[in-house]
Amino acid sequence: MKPSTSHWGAFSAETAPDGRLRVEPHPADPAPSPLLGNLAAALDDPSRVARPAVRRGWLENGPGPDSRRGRDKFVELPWEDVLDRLAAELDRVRREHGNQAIFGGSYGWASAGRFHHAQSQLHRFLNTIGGFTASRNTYSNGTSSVLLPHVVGDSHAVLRQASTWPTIAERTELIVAFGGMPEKNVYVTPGGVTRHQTSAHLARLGGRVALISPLRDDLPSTVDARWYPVRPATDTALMLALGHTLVAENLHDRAFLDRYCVGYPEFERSLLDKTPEWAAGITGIPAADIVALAREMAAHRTLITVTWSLQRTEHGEQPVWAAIALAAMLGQIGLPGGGFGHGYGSMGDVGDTGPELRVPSLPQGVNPVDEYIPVARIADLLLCPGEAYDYNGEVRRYPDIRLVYWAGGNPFHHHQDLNRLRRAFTRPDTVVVHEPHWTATARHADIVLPATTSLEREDLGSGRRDTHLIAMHRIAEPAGEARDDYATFAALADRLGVSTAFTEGRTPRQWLEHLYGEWGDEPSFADFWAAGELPLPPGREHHTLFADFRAAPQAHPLRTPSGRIEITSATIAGFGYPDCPGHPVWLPPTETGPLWLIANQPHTRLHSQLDAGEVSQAGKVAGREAIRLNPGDAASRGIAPGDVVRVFNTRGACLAGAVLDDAVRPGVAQLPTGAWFDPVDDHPAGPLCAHGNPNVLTADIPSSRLSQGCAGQHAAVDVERYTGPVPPVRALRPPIERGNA
Ligand code: PGD
Repeated sequence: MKPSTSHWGAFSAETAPDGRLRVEPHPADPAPSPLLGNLAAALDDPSRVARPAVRRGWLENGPGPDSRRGRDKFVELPWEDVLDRLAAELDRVRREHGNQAIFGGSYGWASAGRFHHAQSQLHRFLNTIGGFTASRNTYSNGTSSVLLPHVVGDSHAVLRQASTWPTIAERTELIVAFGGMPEKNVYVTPGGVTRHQTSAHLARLGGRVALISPLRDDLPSTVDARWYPVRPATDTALMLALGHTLVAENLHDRAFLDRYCVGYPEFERSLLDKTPEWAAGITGIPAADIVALAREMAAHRTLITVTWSLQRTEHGEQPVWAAIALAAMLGQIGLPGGGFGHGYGSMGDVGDTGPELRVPSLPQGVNPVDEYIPVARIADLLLCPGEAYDYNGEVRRYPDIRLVYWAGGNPFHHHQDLNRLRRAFTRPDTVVVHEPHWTATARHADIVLPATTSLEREDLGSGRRDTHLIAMHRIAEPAGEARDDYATFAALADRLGVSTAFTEGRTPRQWLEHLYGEWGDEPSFADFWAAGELPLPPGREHHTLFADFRAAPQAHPLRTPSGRIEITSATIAGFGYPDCPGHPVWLPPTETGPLWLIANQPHTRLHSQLDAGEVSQAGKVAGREAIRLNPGDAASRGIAPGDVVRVFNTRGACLAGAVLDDAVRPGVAQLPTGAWFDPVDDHPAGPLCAHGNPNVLTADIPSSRLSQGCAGQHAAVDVERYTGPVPPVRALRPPIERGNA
């Protein structure tokens, strides 16, 4: 067995005599992820990209906007031929239009492994040939990462370093968990994780949690929580009403608000009419329950947590900011186990106690181009060159993009309103994708280059707060003609005359030795490689965010303009954005519908990765992604378990397999992300995804003009039993023309 790691856990693996990959979790992992079960089947699945492929229309007509992109077949060609064509096209675009015409943001999770990290490789390559238009922030928490610096001066600490789990276990008496703490997400930490410890912490929470979510299983069933089945997108109204009760009953901490905050009086005035009765009508939570919860919060050491999913919505700034304001009213920010936490249950490393070491990484160089977009504005970028937009107090303009280059991401998974994204992808001259699999993004490219997976190459693996650095050995031979992204970029760099600048003359193994050597020298690389891992020193078991600020606010001011918590931000107020005014407010969603769709993270795979894997496939219903409905909503629509249903709104529709579950609040449907987009172009009822990708339904709108963050978590939809001929799922079959190469 050889060691390796993945975003969802360390493991060892070997090819068994029957030719199948045998995978075993790391022996030190107390709670291995079920997602390890996706590795074997996906490794040599027919969805692998076997050879370099060029879209028929691009081959015949050359670069240019083309509405056939995403509908055409591909022709397989020899590597050297495709590399020559691609190098010539990169050179043409930079000479004729300038390097800012290359969009290389290439957002995505790619794979674990510090050297072969796909975006780092792409960015290093593009930097060596003159730079590219980049993207900023993430789809995960791009709204909070813009808001938080205004409110508490820092986003990094709030997103990663709140009270550690042992501190919560010892000190917290009540957790009010907006969005819950979903266990499915804590198996995942970007870059790798060797010991999954969060599940055990969750199991020990006992009866201390108030679960505020439309989904009862946003907490593990082992936690005896009180469930407040809130209407989706209304948490801010509930928070404001909790604040109203604190003021009405004089339970708020005036001394804390005076000493540590600015702008509270203005916020308090806005709470006057936010009564529990008002909020009950919006949230569906009875007024008496709101009053009782507010009293309980004031009487106990209370941690208010908000999952990242809550900010991945229209007006997603508001629940985060309102929760901070509410925690400030309780006066417990900076106390062990009290105050505000963000992202517990959103990722494995939030609250974790592992070391926060800088692990080795590939230097990306310097991008000479200063153009960028907020990451979730990709479709606007391609559709609206030259158009102005607001972002965090600036007015910016979209550059004119001629070439899109993606490696390690799947925008036809992660972006919203995929039918609009399809239109956007017809606009550039050329789209290039490196991929191990024929994802929908690969299908919407002109040039697709087959990439190895992390099992097919050597690397160094470690995630944030990981307990080990893993020597990732090569476990399998590359599928087909797949090459490492590094090898592909090295070959392109050679053709463009920048070979040495890109490779520095190193082979991949020499890079690993070099990066390891720069990071530490004990044990030697050879010993580390032979051992298969290096245990890292333990981190701090107890930690509380803002403890120093609380102890001495003058000596440890926050990095806000006032040095204090900005319950009202003069800076944000000065921007004049109606969709994100100067303090937390209730802003209803623009859309309403018969059902409210929650498009959250799947429990059977990471995002869209390895959809062909066994665990992912086992979760499908009628061959499609499973949609969960409340039994009452299903009955009123004549839907039975296992039925194929059509989920639809004005933007699009998809098919899904029905599961009935009273853990889903009435009026809500839950369809996770990640089923590979499978458009049926000629469907009589309009565009349809045969496989159940919810991003055909979500709106391509930002959370607000402040952050321009992803708002993909929600959509207003309806659902009906599907009675027409059921189209086959074709997303996992390669779109190759046979016999034409
Ligand atoms: P992945 O499926 O992880 O999704 O979006 P993201 O694009 O990260 O895509 C990674 C791709 O990289 C896969 O196709 C994989 O095959 C490929 N890959 C892996 N390793 C390599 C490699 O070494 N080289 C190359 N070239 N390719 C590789 C995730 C994004 O989706 C995120 S982070 C969030 S939080 C968002 N969440 C939501 C949501 O809650 N709701 C909706 N509706 N939409 C969302 N989208 C976002």
